[in-house]
Amino acid sequence: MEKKQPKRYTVTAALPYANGPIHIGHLAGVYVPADIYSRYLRAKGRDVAFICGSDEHGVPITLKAKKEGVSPQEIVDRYHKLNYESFEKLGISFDVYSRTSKPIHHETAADFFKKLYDKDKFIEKEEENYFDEENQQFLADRYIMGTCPQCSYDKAYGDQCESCGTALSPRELINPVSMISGNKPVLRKTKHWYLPLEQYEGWLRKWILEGHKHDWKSNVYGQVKSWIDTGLKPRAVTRDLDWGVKVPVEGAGAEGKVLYVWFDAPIGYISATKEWAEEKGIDWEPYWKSEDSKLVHFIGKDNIVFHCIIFPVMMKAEGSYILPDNVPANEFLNLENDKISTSRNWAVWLHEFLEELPGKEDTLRYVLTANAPEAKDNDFTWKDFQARNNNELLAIFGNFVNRSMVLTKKYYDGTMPQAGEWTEEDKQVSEEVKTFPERIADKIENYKLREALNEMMMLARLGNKYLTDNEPWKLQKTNPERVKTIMNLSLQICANLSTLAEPFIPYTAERLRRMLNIEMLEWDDAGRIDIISEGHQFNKPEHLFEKIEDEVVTGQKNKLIEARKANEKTNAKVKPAKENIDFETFSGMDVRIGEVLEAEKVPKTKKLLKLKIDTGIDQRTVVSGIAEYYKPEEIVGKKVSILVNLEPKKIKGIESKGMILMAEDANGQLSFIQPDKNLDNGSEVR
Ligand code: B3M
Ligand code: ZN
Repeated sequence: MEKKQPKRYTVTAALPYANGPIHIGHLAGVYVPADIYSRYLRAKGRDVAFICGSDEHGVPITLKAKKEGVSPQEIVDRYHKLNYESFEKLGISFDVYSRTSKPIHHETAADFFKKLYDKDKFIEKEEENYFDEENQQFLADRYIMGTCPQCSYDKAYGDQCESCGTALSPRELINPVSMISGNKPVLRKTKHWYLPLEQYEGWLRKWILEGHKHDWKSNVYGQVKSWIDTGLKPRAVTRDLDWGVKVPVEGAGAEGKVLYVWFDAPIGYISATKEWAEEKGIDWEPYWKSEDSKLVHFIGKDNIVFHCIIFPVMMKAEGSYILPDNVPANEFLNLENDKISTSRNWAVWLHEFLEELPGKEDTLRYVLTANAPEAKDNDFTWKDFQARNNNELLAIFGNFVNRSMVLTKKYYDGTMPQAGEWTEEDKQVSEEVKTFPERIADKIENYKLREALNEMMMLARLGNKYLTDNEPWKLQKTNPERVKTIMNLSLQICANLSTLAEPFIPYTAERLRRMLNIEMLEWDDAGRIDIISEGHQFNKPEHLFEKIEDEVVTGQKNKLIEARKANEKTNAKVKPAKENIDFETFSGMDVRIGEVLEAEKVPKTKKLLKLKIDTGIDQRTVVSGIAEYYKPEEIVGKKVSILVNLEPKKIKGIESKGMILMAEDANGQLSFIQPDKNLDNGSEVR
C-alpha cells in the first residue's frame, strides 16, 4: 500500500559524546548519510527538522575529566565547540546542534522520567553495589578495575574486559579496586529504577519483527531480532553519579543519583527540537507527536539496541510520542584495513582533515558516501580517496562542467546559445536526463545513498560522454549551428547537476550554480533540458576540483604510521608485579658494580655479545643478549650491575659466568643499571 506522504520529517543523527573529536567513521556511519537525506528532503520542499547535538553525560566524560584534572563541563565545552565547528565546515546542515548539559534538556529529560515514574512504569530495585569509602561514592562500572575471571587480565573494567572482550558486571571481577582511590571497594545497598523491557516484548515483536520486516535494513532487523530472541531484561535507568540529569524524585533514595546516560541522551533529540522550535516560533510537538510526521534515526550499528528497543519502549511507556519510521544504521568504516580506534589514534580526525586539506570537504563527503558501510563494514584508504577525486570528481564531473563552460565562454562569450534541430541522440539524451530526479530520489528515500550517489554520477557521465562523442571543438568551424545545440544541451545537464548533486557535494553544487548564475531548483523541477533560456549570461568558468597528488597520500599515511608508533609508546602496559618472595631469597643474590673491559659480537648470532667484565673480584666472561640494542664499541668502559653468583652456563660454546642486569620499559627500550656516583668495581648492590 502506497504510504501517505508525511507532512513533516524529524531526522535525528546520533548525539556524539562530547569527550573527543569526530572521525571519518562517525561521518560515514551517521552524519554524511543523515545530511544527504535531509538536504534531499529540503530540495523536495519538505518540512524537515534535522536534529543533533552533543551527548554530554556518561562515565567516559567524567573519566576523561578526572584523567586531565579538569571538570566534566570543561571537557564537554571543548569538544562540543570543536565538533559543532567541524560539522559546520563539512556542510553537515543540522537545523539545530544542541547539547545535553543545557537546562532545557535537563528539564525535558527529568519531566520524561517523572511522567514514567508517576505512571508506575519503572521497577524499583535495591541491590548491593561497590562503594568507595574514602570518596564516599558509589562506583559506576567503569570506575572499578580488577582481574578478569575469563582471562585473568588484571586491568579489566567493571563492565568489560578489554583484553578478551567479555562483558562483565563489577561483582564478577577478582580483586576489584576503585579507580578513584585505589582502595578495595565495599558493597553497599543502593536503589535504582529499571525499565522493564521484557514487558514490551510482545509489542516490540509486533511493531518491528512483523511491522518492519521488509523496510528496515537487514543488519538492523537482525540485531534487533537477536536482542529480542535472547530475552529482554529490566534495564537500569539511573546511576550513582553526580554528573548528569538529577533523578527528579524527592526522597525515595534518589539523592546523588542521575539518569543513565542512555536514558537521557535520546531525549536530547526532543529537547533539541524544542529549542529549535522555540527559536523559530513554531510548535515542536508535531515533530514528535503527530502521526503525519516521519521520524528517522541515523546511527551507527553500536547504537541499534538503544534506538530500536530502549528509546521506543520509553516512548511507548510515555504514550504520547511517535515511533521511528526507520533506523537505517550503518556498519563500521575501517581505515587502511585496520579498525578505527580512538585509543590507538588510528583515525582520520575531521578537524585535522579540515585544517590539512582545505577545499576537499566535498571530496571527503563523496568518498565516504561511495564507500559507506551500508550493509557491511567497509574500508577507507587514502589511495582510494585520491583515485576517486582524480578519476571521478575531477575527470568526469569537473571535466564535463569545465569544458561546457569554457567552450561557451569562447564561442558565445559566456551566454546560452539557442539550440537548433535535435538529433536522435539529442532526444535520447534529453529523455534520459528526465529520469534522474526520480532515480536518485528512489535510492535516497530507501537510504541506499551509495547507489544514489552513483545515479547522480551517471548524469555527469552522460554529459561527459555526450560532449566527448560530439566533439563540438571540431565542429565549430564547419557546423557552428550544430555546436550551439550540443552546448545548449550540455549546459542544461550542468544545470540539472547543480541541483541533483547538492545533497552529496553541496559546496560544488553551490559553486556550479554560481558559475551558471542560477538558483537551486526544486528537486522535481530538475530533469528538464529547458532550465536555462537562450541568452542567459553565465559567470566566469572556474575549476570545481583539483588533482590530488601522491604526496598528499604519502603524507597522510605517514601521519597514521607516526600516530600508531607514538601510541604504542604511550599506551604500552607496565607488567604486573610478580609473586612476593621472602628476604632470604633476595639476599642470596650477589649483585656488584662492574665495568665492561671488552665487547664483541658472538659469531652467527643476532642477539649475543661476549663481554669481558671487571667485577672488582675478578675479570670474567659474560654472554649477554643485548647485541640488537648495543654496538660492542659503544659499551666498552661502561659501568654495569652484574649478578656474580649465578651458576656458570655454556652459551654458544662460551662459558658465561654471571648476568648483566638490564632495565626494560613497556616499549621494549633497554638500559644498563648504573650507579649515579663513580663507585669502584666490586661495590655491592643491595
Ligand atoms: N553518544 C553514543 C555514540 O556516540 C551516543 C549516541 C547517543 S544518541 C542519543 O556512539
Ligand atoms: Zn578477559
